Amino acid sequence: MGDAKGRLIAIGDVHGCADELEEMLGKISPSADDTLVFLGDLVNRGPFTTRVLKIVQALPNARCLLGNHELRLLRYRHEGNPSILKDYDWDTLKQIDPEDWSFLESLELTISYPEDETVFVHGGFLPDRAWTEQGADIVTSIQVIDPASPGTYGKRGKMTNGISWAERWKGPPFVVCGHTPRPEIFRRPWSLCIDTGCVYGGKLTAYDVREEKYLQIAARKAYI
Ligand SMILES: [Mn+2]
Repeated sequence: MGDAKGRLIAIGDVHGCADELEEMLGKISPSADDTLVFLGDLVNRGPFTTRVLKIVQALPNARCLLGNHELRLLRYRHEGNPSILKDYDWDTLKQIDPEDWSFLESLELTISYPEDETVFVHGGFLPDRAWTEQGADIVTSIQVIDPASPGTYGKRGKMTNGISWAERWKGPPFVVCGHTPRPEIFRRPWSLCIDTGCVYGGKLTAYDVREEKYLQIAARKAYI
């Protein structure tokens, strides 16, 4: 794929699992030519949200996507409506400092590498329209679509007739995402989901886009 310099490595949903992230980064040992793309949801659920935020901010060549958890924190910050928050958001809000807020404000909705024909996004895309035309609510939260009405999307647990958006996604581009935890990597012809549920006691997964290789770190334990 392409002749770009260095590795291009995606890392799935960390959700405060700082020990596993440190182990992963030790194994990857990124050089100055490598780029790390975090797929969003660095925060919440797990034990060490602020440690994770500091680790990622200290990496010289990291880019990070906006997850639905970060989007909710930012919405609350901008709009001040506490009814959108989950209980555990309050713990996170108490811990994050001004530097962390600046970092959260810098998160990207999508990250595209045309030379690799690859787009990174937290949740996914509606398969019936161009990825460039889809907003934050869709791309950070989509898990399933209604097969009879592909513009209708929702959460896996709430749409019992839903199928993964990825089942209908036809690239290019190839899409790499997180957000929908599964016991194993979920690969389709034009997409890859690497949320393997570390915070639930699964694994933290990284994917090297140019070498097409995976790296996984087992969770120390189930945190929730
Ligand atoms: Mn998510």
